[in-house]
Amino acid sequence: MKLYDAAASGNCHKVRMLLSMLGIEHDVVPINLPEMEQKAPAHLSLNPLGTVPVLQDGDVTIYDSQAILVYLAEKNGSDSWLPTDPVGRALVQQWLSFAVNELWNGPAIARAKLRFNRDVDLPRAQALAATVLSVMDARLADHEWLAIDRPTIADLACYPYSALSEEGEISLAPYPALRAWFKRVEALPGYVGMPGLGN
Ligand SMILES: N[C@@H](CCC(=O)N[C@@H](CS)C(=O)NCC(=O)O)C(=O)O
Repeated sequence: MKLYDAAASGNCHKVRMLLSMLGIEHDVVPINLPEMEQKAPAHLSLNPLGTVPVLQDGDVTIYDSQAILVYLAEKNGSDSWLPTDPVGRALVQQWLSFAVNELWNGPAIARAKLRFNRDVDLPRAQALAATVLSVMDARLADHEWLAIDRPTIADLACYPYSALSEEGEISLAPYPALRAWFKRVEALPGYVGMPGLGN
């Protein structure tokens, strides 16, 4: 298996965490985003959107971090990371969608401006982030994990960009339940950190 990866990418980090937690051997192919390697023909032939992460498993190629998490969880052969019952499956999907839309457009976009100078509307992203983090904090005030009563790929999908919020100058001080959940994610067996996150 090969992961096309960028070290500073929270989307790639979701996949790095699950590969490690599942103990799946793989090669990492670094893609240099500042050098625009993701838009070179070789990478576009894997992912026409020109983004990372991309996972290659034999003749299977998958892009989008959420899709990769689903693939790895299913391939692992048990429902430990992705429940099979209708309610559990739908609740996981709800948070996967939240990761792509709300978390991306809020804290991730604010970070992209302040860390990578992306041309985005910072005040709008920071305002959205406050709403998004409040929603997570309220959910986690009386639930240990986001989707169901055990960790799933929903937690891995939502962790990086919420935990990296301060790189987008969004304070995490008002969200104690969220901060307690970061610690629970970071204590999962096989957890790996990245600059700005965990250990
Ligand atoms: N929805 C996609 C988003 C992928 C994405 O935008 N990745 C960023 C890195 S976090 C990227 O490759 N940016 C480079 C670019 O857009 O040129 C996912 O979850 O994988």
